[in-house]
Amino acid sequence: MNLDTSATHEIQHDISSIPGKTQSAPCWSVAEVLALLNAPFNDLIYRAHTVHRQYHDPNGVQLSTLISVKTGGCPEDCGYCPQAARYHTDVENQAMLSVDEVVTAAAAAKANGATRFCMGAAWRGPKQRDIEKMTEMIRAVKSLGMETCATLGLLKPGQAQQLGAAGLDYYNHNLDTAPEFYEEIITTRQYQDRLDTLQEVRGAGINVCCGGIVGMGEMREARAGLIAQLANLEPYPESVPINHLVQVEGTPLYGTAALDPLEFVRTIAAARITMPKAMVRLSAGRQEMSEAVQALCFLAGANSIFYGDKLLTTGNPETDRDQVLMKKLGLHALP
Ligand code: SAM
Ligand code: DTB
Ligand code: SF4
Repeated sequence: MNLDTSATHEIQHDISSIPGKTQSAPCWSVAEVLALLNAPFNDLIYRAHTVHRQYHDPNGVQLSTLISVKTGGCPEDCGYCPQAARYHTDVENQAMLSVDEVVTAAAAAKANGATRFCMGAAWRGPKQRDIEKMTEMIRAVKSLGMETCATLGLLKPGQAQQLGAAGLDYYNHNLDTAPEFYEEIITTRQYQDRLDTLQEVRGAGINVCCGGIVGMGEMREARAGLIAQLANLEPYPESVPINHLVQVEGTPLYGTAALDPLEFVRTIAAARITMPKAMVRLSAGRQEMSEAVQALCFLAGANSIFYGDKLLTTGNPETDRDQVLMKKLGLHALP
């Protein structure tokens, strides 16, 4: 297998001199995060797990179920994404789902044990009529007693307020990667556009869910750059999804050299150390990941997963399989 050689980077032997940070002094330099990623694996995981125990139930996992409310045909050029109209993938375009369809799916997710329902749409950003339909969906899902999350792309001023007024608990919008690597992956929207949307979300009092993707051919430095960007948001996100690239045939990133799984675990650990109170989500890519690697991710501080046999367009482990894994590891679902 062609593995990312950055796993063989020089090991830094003492990370104890790198201080933890508080919200009043939140700044993590890229060099400090890189030093975490370069540390001996045991030192890194021990530190991450120690932080994890200090702030979280060490055996609790939050379960979110995803649904794609509008699939495919997206005008953007994100190099990883099977839903971009310009790439030829097997994804079939689908018009927006009805409120009834979404509520039925949310009720099934709740019955299966999910506590949060996340609605995703393949848009650059929503139009006003889309916001109106989304607010109906959010109200309906909320009335089932579930937490709500949406990921709809860039938001214009005022749109976040409308979503928040309907009861939206979280908005997911990822930085995806480090600023230096970003243009290799996406050209149709800028890093600053993403930061502006996060500001809109914060301003509306909605919790921020923001993370990125690893395994896109980036160097370890870029993973450090992503984590530093996230950790330095003021305040850092409440929820941090760390996605492993799901390689989809037809997308430009299909065929990228596979990332060493331990690099993924290291990224989770760095997220946990730098954002101690956040929920760190072991997100896309679990279907291709061994149970042992997932267990290491939980040890390193991941405490949230996508639950349900589909992400947006690609597969995720079956719920029965996840229940078996959780039982094996003694993990319980968080309320
Ligand atoms: N269209 C909206 C946007 O891009 O903001 C919302 C949906 S988009 C699919 C949400 C996120 O899914 C992306 O920002 C990216 O981080 C993640 N994602 C998309 N395709 C992926 C893939 N093949 N592997 C891993 N993560 C992926
Ligand atoms: C996030 O960070 N990961 C999720 C969610 N937010 C919307 C999406 C993963 C998508 C994986 C590719 C797909 O299924 O289309
Ligand atoms: Fe469109 Fe979102 Fe996919 Fe980018 S990630 S192509 S914006 S659906």
